[in-house]
Amino acid sequence: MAEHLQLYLVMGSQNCYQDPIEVLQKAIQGGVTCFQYREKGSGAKVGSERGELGLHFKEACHSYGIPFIVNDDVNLAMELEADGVHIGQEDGMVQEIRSLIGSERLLGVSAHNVHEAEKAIKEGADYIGVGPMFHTSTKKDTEQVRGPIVIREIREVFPDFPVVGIGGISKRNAYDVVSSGANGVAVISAISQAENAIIAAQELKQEVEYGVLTE
Ligand code: TZP
Ligand code: MG
Repeated sequence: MAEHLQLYLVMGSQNCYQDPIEVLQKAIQGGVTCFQYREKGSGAKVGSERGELGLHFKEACHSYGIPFIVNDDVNLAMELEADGVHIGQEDGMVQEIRSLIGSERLLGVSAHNVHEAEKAIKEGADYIGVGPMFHTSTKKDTEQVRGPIVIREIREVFPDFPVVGIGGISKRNAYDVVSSGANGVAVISAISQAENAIIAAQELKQEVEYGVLTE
């Protein structure tokens, strides 16, 4: 799992200025290692359109051999035969979601501190997403920013558990997140709103690789 977390793109059509499928394809060509379908917020697709876009995203992921994860919605994940689900603290009990998706699918859980991380790990998460690392305008209801220090705190307790940082991450600060102990970075706007998603992904990937070396 940890290798998949190196450069994790989270995205829905509402995040994109260009064709979402093309953005994803370019992002993967540039080095994205995991994708989360997060069709959420104003402008997001609903109903059958939401499912159809998800299928196209899944096909793109699988044609390049990267995992396709669905945000929040277990039913959608099962319908699309996704590789996993990602849930927040408010999206239900980890054990319950695990029993719905089975042991083969990946389960990611958002955590904001050591306590939430510990709980998610004990309850059976495959990885945790920790944030917001920095200020973000993409998600409105985030907890307070505490920065990469939270990754360090979690690493002290769980030296080997797969952890990805999220929130306000760009090529200018990705290094700080990874050198603090994260296996990688998760981004929305840094790739989905870049003029060139290939270059954006390549530049982020470089910072992640540099951060891993100096951790
Ligand atoms: N969870 C915590 S911050 C965030 C999510 C989904 C938004 C990340 O978006 P960006 O554009 O990478 O700051
Ligand atoms: Mg959620």
